[in-house]
Amino acid sequence: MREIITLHIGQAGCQMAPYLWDLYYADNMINPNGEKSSRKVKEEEFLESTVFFHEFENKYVPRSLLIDYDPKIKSSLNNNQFLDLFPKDHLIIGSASSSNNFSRGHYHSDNNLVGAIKDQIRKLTEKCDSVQGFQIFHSINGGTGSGLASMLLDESNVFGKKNWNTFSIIPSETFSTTTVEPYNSTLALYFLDKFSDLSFVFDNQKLFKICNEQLYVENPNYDTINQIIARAAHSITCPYQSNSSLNPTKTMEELKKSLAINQKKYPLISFSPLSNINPENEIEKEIEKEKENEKEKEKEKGKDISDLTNSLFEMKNYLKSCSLKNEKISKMNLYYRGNISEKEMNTSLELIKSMKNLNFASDFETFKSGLITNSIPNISSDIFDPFDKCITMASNSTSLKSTFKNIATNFDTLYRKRAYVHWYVGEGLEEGQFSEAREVLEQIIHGFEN
Ligand SMILES: Nc1nc2c(ncn2[C@@H]2O[C@H](COP(=O)(O)OP(=O)(O)OP(=O)(O)O)[C@@H](O)[C@H]2O)c(=O)[nH]1
Ligand SMILES: [Mg+2]
Repeated sequence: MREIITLHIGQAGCQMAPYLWDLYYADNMINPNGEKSSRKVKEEEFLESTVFFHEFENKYVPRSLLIDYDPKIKSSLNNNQFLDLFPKDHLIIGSASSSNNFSRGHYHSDNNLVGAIKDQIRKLTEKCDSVQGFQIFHSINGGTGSGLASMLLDESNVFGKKNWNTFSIIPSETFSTTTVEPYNSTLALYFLDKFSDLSFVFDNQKLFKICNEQLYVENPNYDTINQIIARAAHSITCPYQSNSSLNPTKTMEELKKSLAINQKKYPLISFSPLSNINPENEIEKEIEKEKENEKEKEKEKGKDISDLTNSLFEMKNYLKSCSLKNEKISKMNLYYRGNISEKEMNTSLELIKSMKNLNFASDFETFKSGLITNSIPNISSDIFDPFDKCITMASNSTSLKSTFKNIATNFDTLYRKRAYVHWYVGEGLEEGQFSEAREVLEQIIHGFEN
């Protein structure tokens, strides 16, 4: 078995966990109490649950750690009884946050706590037959998610040569929660660039926009946007546990090969459907109802799948604000899930190939597409109107160049004045690391040029 260990780090990382694990639980027919359901997984079977779960006291528990230096995380996770699913030692919590300081998260003063984190990772690794890799969920904008995740990546060889993928919240274009975000993210990108195999990136501003304008969620919060991230991350990672012969990326290594190109390893994710019926608009509701009826009729002709496919290429469905227009696409994976036939998947792929406005790079080889026909898990807290099929696209293109340029510009504005640098140096960072990280960011930007 090729197991995967998932690390949720810092507030964002830990808060992204509940919904993601709900989806993994549902896929594996594990009840919320950790027991296997007597219901069988239908259609093409999933593998034994051991990719993401291991047995502990006769229950299936996540092969995963929740780590935050801030004790407040416990109360925010306690709200949904999610914590009960994790054995006590899978939860490693400190006594104070890293105060939005990468350096504090990276060079943490409590050696016992840092030792406990590494120890637990090692123990989880030892419980595996043959661990293939780690996936980190975090934000690189604060202190712990950026600093601690970077430290673990830096020392990743201690855990053997494995794949490391990250699902990372990175700075949004015009919205931030702290002035020093450009420092934290640039310093963290230095380590992602060196040690991660793939980093899927999201920005909160875009996710909130989707909640407001497409899903019509009233007062969206982190919990809401985390559900979108979880859906996308689930689609891309659940093939690791699928037996389906129609599955392009069964391992982390295969996923890496299918999406990364040297330093260009920041895939953009697009997800469809991301459209609910606007509850405030009765007329629209009626129109939507009509549309639904139409859709039912058109389903057999494959129109439904065309709608889903088309919307994947609309900017509004990207989980990071950017555009694919005029950008060169080098790699593209498509994950089909739910009530979709192989024929419909092929129709959708043909449609993509015929899209005139897509610009494929000269080294573009082929699409990787996968289909899992098991029904989509329905989760009670879902913000989505019910859907029985979805498509997730992960693409490697030049489109994220402007995102990284934006981080660089904001970094330069601060660093020119050496603003706040003493905070970082005071916690153990050498000043030279700022310019080294900035150089690496420049290389990342260059990497997007072709
Ligand atoms: N998507 C998402 N973003 C979050 C969440 N919580 C915080 N953030 C964002 O993450 C960034 C701050 O990172 P946090 O994860 O809160 O920080 P941390 O890693 O806990 O680090 P410290 O609090 O400094 O110790 C900001 O950009 C927040 O907007 C969450 O649950 N989901
Ligand atoms: Mg925090």
